[in-house]
Amino acid sequence: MFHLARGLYNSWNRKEQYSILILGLDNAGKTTFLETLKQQYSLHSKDLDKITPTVGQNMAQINVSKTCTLKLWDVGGQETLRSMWSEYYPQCHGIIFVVDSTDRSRIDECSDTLRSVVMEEEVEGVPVLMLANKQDRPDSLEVQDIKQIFNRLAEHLGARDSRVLPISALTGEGVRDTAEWLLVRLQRNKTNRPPVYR
Ligand code: G3D
Repeated sequence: MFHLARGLYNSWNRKEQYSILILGLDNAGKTTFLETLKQQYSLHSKDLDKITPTVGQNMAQINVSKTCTLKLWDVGGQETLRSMWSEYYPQCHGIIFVVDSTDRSRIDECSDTLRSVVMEEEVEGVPVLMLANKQDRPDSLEVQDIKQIFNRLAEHLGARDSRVLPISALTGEGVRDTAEWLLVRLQRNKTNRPPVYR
């Protein structure tokens, strides 16, 4: 009887855990985004002034609801680190691709990089959220302009859920919406990519 009660208790208390990869070119704002998201979910806050370029990986775990946890991996965007991204594909449930909206000279490189990611078989069907970051800067591209650039990838995105959201990782504007958008899509894609139960 005790075992039955404990089993029921454990299954009620088990949380769904989803792994999210945060990708994008170097300097896009990935680390800042992760730190701001952590602060907004009030876990392990860290002083944003002390952020240094990602050389390995940053990981954060946030509780987005009573039953669901997101484990987010910022694996670095320098060209030398991009070859490591594919090692994370088999376990990832969702991808966040951060774009520096002020870096006009590298927008095509961004689009090509994202194309090569979404064409990988190992992430087929995985929801992709593109973040048009640094919207607080007066010189940033409008979200509509970024959408047009990424519309070119539509054929490779296929039937998966995808979206472009404007944010400022620095001010926090729009950051919480990203976790909320993802949560719905991850749960919708559960049969394709089941979560880990903890
Ligand atoms: P990365 O992890 O993708 O390489 P970082 O990028 O998070 O290290 O950010 C790179 C630089 O962009 C940092 O500036 C950071 O403060 C800035 N940044 C990130 N997000 C935003 C944003 O939303 N708005 C503005 N204005 N700046 C942002 P420094 O000067 O430290 O290099």
